[in-house]
Amino acid sequence: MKALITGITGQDGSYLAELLLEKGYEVYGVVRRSSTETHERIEHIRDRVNLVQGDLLDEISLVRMMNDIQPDEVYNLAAQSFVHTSWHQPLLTGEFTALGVTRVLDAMRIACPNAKFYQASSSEMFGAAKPPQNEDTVFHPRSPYAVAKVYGHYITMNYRESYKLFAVSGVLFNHESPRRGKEFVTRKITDAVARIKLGLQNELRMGNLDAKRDWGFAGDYVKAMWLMLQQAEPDDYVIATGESHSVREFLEHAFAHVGLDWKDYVVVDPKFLRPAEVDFLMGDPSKAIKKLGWKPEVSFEGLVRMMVDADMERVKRLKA
Ligand code: NDP
Ligand code: GDR
Repeated sequence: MKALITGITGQDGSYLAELLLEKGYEVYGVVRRSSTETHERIEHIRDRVNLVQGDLLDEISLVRMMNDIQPDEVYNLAAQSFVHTSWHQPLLTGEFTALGVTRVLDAMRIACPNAKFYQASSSEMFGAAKPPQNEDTVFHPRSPYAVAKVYGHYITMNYRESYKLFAVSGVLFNHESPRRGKEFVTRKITDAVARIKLGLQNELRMGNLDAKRDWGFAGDYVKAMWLMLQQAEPDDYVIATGESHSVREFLEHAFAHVGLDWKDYVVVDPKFLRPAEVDFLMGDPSKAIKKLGWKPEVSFEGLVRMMVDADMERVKRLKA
């Protein structure tokens, strides 16, 4: 089996590539041309994956690679994925995160219409909708990113209905790991906890501490992506833990894990507030549990510990 992953250099791409390699897939990953050749998250599997140059802005590059590779499965994980940036770069976010999906789908339609397609949809599409959110909840996106993801979601459904492509969307709630980008709130906290504990930083500036998220472990969530493509019929699924915690709770647990009190270090800075906030996300993964036989393995507390421990180790190495 051959799989093509857009966004292989990102958090999810790296875990998915590992999973597919374990399953015996030939793995191809799309990378953007850059002046630096480092792909930190996939360095450890670099000699086992095939990297191909392409960009979600350039449909010709996508058609060419799909023609050459003839993948059995295509996972579209590439996106401008940071919500805060989407207010500063709304057009670019739309190009990558919305129209980019059409470019990948259309390249598939032209070059390998029998391949199966996975689209990385997001709980951000629910935005202001009341929790718990499931597959029937009406979207109310609250950022240019979320609006772009709604487009990606519906164009995936439209290609499924128009061209009979096996195209599915996974509506994934927040998932984190030691490989999470440092601009996202969980990793920003665990990196700061390690730096504060080891004497390299003395405060942490944060935005809205009341926001609540349903946080799971990325390693668990990529298994759900794969499972969706192994079903007899294409369908969309919500993937979540069913539990929600505030940013404040994440802070409490993360600082307490190294014996510190978060209140001694955290400063609220309006710079990190968003023009429109998503207050409360909590997913209902019943359909995925029942139909895919999927369930999350790592708890909220386990996730916080895993991320703090990994950052402690990394910062210690940096200091040595
Ligand atoms: P990351 O931000 O870690 O990774 C994004 C990836 O997209 C990177 O590999 C990046 O490449 C690539 N990329 C960005 N723009 C382009 C482009 N124009 N052409 C080709 N590649 C591009 O995201 P995650 O791994 O966390 O998320 C994966 C997907 O899942 C994203 O679509 C995200 O929006 C979605 N999602 C994520 C959730 C989460 O909690 N993590 C939850 C729900 C949905 P480069 O390394 O060159 O920047
Ligand atoms: P989110 O993730 O916007 O949910 O999108 P992020 O970790 O950026 O924010 C979560 C919540 O924390 C609040 N917050 C802060 N956020 C950041 N980044 N920095 C801060 O200092 C801070 N202080 C408080 C935010 O306001 C927000 O409420 C992530 C991304 O991975 C998307 O790509 C994905 O689709 C969704 O999760 C599901």
